[in-house]
Amino acid sequence: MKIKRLMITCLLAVSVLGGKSQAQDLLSNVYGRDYQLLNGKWGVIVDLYDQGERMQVYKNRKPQDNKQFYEYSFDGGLVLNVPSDFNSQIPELKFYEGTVWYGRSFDTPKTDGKRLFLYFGAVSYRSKIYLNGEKIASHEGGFTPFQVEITDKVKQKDNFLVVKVNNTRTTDAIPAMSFDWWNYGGITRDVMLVSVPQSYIKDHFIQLDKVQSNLIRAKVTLSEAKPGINVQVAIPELGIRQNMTTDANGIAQATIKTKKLQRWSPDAPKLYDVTITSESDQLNEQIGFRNLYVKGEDIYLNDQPIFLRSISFHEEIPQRRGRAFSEADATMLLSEAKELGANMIRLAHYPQNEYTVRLAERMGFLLWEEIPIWQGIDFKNTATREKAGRMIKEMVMRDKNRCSVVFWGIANETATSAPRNEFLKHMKQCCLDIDSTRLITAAFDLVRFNRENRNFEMNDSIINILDMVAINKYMGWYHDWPLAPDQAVWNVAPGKPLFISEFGGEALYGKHGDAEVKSSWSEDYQAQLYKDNLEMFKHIPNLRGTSPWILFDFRSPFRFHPHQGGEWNRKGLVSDQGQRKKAWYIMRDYYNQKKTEQ
Ligand code: GCB
Repeated sequence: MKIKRLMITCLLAVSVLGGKSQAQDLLSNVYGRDYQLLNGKWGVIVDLYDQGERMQVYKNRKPQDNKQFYEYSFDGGLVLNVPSDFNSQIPELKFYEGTVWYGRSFDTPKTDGKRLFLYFGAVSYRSKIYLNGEKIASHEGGFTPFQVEITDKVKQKDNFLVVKVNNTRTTDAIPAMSFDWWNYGGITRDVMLVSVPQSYIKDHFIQLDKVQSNLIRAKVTLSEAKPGINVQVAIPELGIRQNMTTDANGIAQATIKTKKLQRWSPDAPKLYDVTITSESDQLNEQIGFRNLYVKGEDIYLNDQPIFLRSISFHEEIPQRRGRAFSEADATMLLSEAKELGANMIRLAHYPQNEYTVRLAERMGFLLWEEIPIWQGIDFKNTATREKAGRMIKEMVMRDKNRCSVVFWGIANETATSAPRNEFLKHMKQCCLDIDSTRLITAAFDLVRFNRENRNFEMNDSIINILDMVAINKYMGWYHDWPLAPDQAVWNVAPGKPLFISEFGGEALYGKHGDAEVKSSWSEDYQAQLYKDNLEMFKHIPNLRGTSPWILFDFRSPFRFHPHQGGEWNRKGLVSDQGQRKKAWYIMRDYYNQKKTEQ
């Protein structure tokens, strides 16, 4: 009995540790490496009844004699594009939630003794990876990258790669059973075959000190945990050539003094070419440098208090009714945000693809990134907590060198409870384990109007662990006004910066009607709601930014109104066809005014 228990304990430990190392072993700046894309057409099998494992679909067997047969084949069947979600590619898959098997063959280039990794930008939601019939990895989480080394498993010709993808919602998942966006499944981001030298630069973290404008902090981790290896960080434009040597863990660190640095900002998003060289590897990056800290109720960017003119969008191209995944998609989404006068994007509600993050940085957007800890998470479940920890680490690992990222968001709309508090503390710690410099925030929806003292208030002690408190508040939509907007005074999180992370209401583009009647679903009602909310914002003393919900109408099975076109959330300032609603102009004017006030 004891032995059995011991064996179970060991097995659990292995799977948890395996999961942990998965979150930590990510090549930094994968797009700066030598890689071959495995994008394109993949054969697929839609496995509604989940029979593929039993039938060993991953072996891709073909009859060898006239007595054999297999009841599956990747050849001659459905073909889907990678990257892209499966729901938007074939009408029959619109609402599909379940298993889809993807398969394709590939050859490897001559690798000259290099190591090879398969890198997945994202697979939604669960995946198992099989190479040449053997299972080599699994991953859970639809919005963060993962990788697996295949150096010893790959052949030069005719490899067959199979990915089992499953997007079934479950109570222990993140997000869980229901959420207000489309549950797109599939291989939704780039698949890459990355080659690196035997001993390679595994990770780097290079950025300006939080406060001091003449100190760059650099940390480089090599794949080999060996002391005394020479590493150099060079920033030619600044005349920097910093030599370092690794410690016993293969880590080299330095604090580099610089004088003539031009700091990155939304108005001047300057990036520098940075080259990291070890004895056997070299990696090029573009990095921006800026200072970021909170003092009292203010957020300081480069020593100036800043007002965050933010906007959110889902990782979706509404016209295509599918996931966004390319540089062109990122350009479309971000250009509209630029036109609005935004200087920040709250990337809702999950880490979006690297094209978006990198382009946003080049265009001068600050970023808030979060994982989908959305309503309904099972905070009591320790497995869910571990999972969320891995997810948030994968996000931080990927984007910690982006100076544009100013907030790690650790939750959206959670109610206070002891397990929730422990969960969120763990989330914060997971961020700090990798990056202790970013501001930590979370969005709450439990601000209430106190009829006695006629203030808006909130009571949730978890805000003490946050650098900025964010509030989703739908005045005029989910909540009726208890008093006139110009009387609506807030007393929420005094002493800390406060950010309105969501507000808004629904309107169908082109629909005009009574500005007083909610159910008119009219642009006029939405416009009036915006005016009222902007009036209320004048009475939030610690308000340091706003983020309307949302830039574009988005698809969501949460909504059922046929007159709105079916499953759509119509809170967009811009319609699914790209037309700007009245409220867009109100928000644009507000942001222009805020910009001139700064
Ligand atoms: C919220 C959620 C967001 C929803 C939005 C809505 O509070 O954070 O994901 O889409 O409300 O439209 O109801």
